[in-house]
Amino acid sequence: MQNHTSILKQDNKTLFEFLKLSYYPRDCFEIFQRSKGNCRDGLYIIQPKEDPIVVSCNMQDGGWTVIQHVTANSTVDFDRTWQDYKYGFGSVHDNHWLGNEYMHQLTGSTVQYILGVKLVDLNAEIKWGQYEPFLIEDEKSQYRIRVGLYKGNATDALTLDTEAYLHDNQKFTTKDRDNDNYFQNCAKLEHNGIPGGGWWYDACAGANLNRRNVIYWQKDCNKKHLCKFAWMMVKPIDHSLSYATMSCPCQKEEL
Ligand SMILES: [Ca+2]
Repeated sequence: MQNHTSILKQDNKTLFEFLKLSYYPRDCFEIFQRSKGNCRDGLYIIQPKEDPIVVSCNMQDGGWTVIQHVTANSTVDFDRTWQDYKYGFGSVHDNHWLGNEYMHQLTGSTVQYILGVKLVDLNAEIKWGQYEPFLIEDEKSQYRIRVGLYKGNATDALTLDTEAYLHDNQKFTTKDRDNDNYFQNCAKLEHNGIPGGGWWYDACAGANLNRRNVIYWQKDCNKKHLCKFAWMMVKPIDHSLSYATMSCPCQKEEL
């Protein structure tokens, strides 16, 4: 029979394990860092604020949390309501929108974030762009987008636009909530029979990754230069953020 001291030690260890596992990492970058880069791409549970959510993590590019993914001519419909865009839709392991509320929870804290945009054309050529910092404001501010300095080999389609459509600082617009600067609702305008979908429209777009039949990113992706895939993803700016090393207990293989 065990004495009291060893039982207490065991209980403390159990309590310690419980406390350690009773919260989830705040994003994919935390998982990436804790595993010292050994976690694989896949689905993980994170907890940016109160709600734990399942997200797709791009680990091979360094611990990015995917907030949007589209394949050209996706069967996932991006012509959705404000409420759908708020909490997300689609399959998180495939074409999806993570949700404006979760994007806000991820990027609206004291930790500053980078937005990464990855575009793949029909010849499998990859273009990359990133904005630092990147912030989605809260619902009261209509999930307004804020992007900072740009770098990458893709066009800076959110802040520099030859057609004078500026996406930076725009509120989000959906088919049932018109916050754009056009006399009609940009989300309802059709392109080859498919509405534009929710986006941070100006009047209207120099880029729109939710136009699912023709992924649009100025000269990099359009109806003359078709793209096959696009991703939007985020990770914190401070790469010196350090987390204790641990394994990846939170991966959801079967989701
Ligand atoms: Ca309008």
